[in-house]
Amino acid sequence: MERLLSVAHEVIGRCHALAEFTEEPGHITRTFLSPPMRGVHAQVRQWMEAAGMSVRVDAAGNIRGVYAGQTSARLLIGSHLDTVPHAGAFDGILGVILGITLVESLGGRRLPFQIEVIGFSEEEGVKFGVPFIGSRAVIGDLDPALIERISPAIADFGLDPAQLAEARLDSDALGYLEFHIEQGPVLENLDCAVAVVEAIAGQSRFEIAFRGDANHAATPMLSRRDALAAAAEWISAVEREALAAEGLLATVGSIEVEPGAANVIAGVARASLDVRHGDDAIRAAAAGRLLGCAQTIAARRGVTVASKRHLDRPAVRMDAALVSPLERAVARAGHPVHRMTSGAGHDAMILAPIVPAAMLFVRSPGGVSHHPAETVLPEDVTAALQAGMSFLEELEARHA
Ligand code: HGY
Ligand code: MN
Ligand code: MN
Repeated sequence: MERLLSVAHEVIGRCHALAEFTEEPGHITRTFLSPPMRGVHAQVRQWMEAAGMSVRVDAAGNIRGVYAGQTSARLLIGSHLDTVPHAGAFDGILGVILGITLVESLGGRRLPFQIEVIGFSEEEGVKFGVPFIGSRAVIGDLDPALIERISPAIADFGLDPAQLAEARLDSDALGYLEFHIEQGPVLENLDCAVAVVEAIAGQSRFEIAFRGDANHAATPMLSRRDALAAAAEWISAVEREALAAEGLLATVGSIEVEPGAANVIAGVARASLDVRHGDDAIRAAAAGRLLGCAQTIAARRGVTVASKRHLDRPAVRMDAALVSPLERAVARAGHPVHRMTSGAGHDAMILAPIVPAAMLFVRSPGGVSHHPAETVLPEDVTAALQAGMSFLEELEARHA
């Protein structure tokens, strides 16, 4: 236990070490294949190779370490290495480091299956408004229009977009396991270290562009077609709608204004919209209402509005054949077994239709995430490590 706690401290130290690779000094910001991802790859590669893995970076920028096993069957363990702007050090990163640490814990012992640890290049959707680019490449789900948009970033990083097809899984995957911080207060309120995820809520994301007329700030109020004022009215309506519907989460987290000056009426206001609900039909209906509401407000104000959908992912269930052993592993590690639904999206929701998937959440102190104050407790990381090792042992016995 003492030894595992010191390993947990090392895991946390590694997450902090990767946080040093950032686009903005003083903050943790690392978007899809931006220059600091090179430093992350160099460091992760070193840890993976030291643990006995063969490492490659695929054309989507995912770093992948394979630990050989006695057969070609393969267990995938992964999460993402990109971040939101001004992030914490653990969202995504913790899952990659825990995967490497579990392989290290084998001390060279071979299992009846291989383990591939994947650090996905893009999950947050910051750079292109489209999330899950890394995991979508791994399941071969990138459409031609998206490939065209992301290709320059791939080439700038020194990778070859023409090789994207080689990012696809090339082996029988027996499962995908993702460790992730909870990003909410549930485990803290229950005083639980970890939870087994049973489902991940669906998400829709849109870009909404209001277009009016840019003009001088001296223009009389009634002669204006102000794109930003229209967007502001709509944002308030989005919040009202979400407050009125049980379980609905709607977020306008970003807005860009053109031309963007104090003495110029905004000609364009481009906003993001993220809609989530555990029930796909309710999410779809809510998204429709919110887009309709933008049309109504725009028409009344004499501006136009256009929307582009960047994401529409249904809720997914984790695979019972992996959830049950994960629950048993948590119990054997001496922790209460709690099941929960994830409101946040994860690479596991992309892998799940192709590969049996399971997730283990680690308590987020204060429920804080997507924020520099995001953290984890060493005792909780120890619990995740114990459960992970026990999970591997059960899979080893099953596949022996
Ligand atoms: O936005 C999400 O749900 C995740 O944090 N990427
Ligand atoms: Mn995130
Ligand atoms: Mn994440």
